[in-house]
Amino acid sequence: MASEPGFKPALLVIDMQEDFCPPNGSLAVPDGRAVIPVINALLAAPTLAVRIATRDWHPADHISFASNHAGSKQPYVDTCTVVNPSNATETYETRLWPVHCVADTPGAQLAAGLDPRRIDRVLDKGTDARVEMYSAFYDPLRRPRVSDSGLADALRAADVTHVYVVGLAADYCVRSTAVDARAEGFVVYVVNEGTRPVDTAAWGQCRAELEAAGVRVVSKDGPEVRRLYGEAKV
Ligand code: VGL
Ligand code: ZN
Repeated sequence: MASEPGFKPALLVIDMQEDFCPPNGSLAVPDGRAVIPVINALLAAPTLAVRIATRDWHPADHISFASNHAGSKQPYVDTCTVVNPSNATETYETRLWPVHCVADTPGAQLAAGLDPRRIDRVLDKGTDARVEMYSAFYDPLRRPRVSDSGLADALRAADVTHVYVVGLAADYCVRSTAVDARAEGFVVYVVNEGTRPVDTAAWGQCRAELEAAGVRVVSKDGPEVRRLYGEAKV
């Protein structure tokens, strides 16, 4: 297919893993499994230059697991403070979760039914026990940065211009990845039908915050996605 000048799209499939999918995932996102056919259709889009899947890939002692904290911390309810291991003055509060996506366990595998044939690369994140890392690019610490996946450099090396983000969960890893992709200078779309939030009631607010950060939340049937199939230009 003739490529359209100025349009080199990448698809980021975020954390489409068994632990995030009902009915058995330990951190099941409501209706999370429903996005798999939508993502498979996107993976087949002929103009995509890059198709990357990420996995949340935690050690058993990861800081985000409520059970790793003293004082009977409650998953979904309590938070903990993450401290930059190289700089005790830089901290952030993060939500605690049930044990999920422990490296090499069945729950950490890519979700059954996700089409692996067209995935160019699988990128693991959240591998450092000391920090929470929602974004596929880096953790939120900056002085200095603790983990950088190299994704921004990889996308730039491939001359990517537009980044389409799907997967789970919309209000955590999809959101952080999309915001960081925008800050890295890409045109960024979250495909609404290709993602689901943990907090369904707060998705409207989260969506507004994404738009305020310069990320567009678009429909799978809209012109931005049709463009991936070489159809409508926008
Ligand atoms: C995620 C909570 C904890 C996500 C990862 O992939 O959105 N959410 N770890
Ligand atoms: Zn996680």
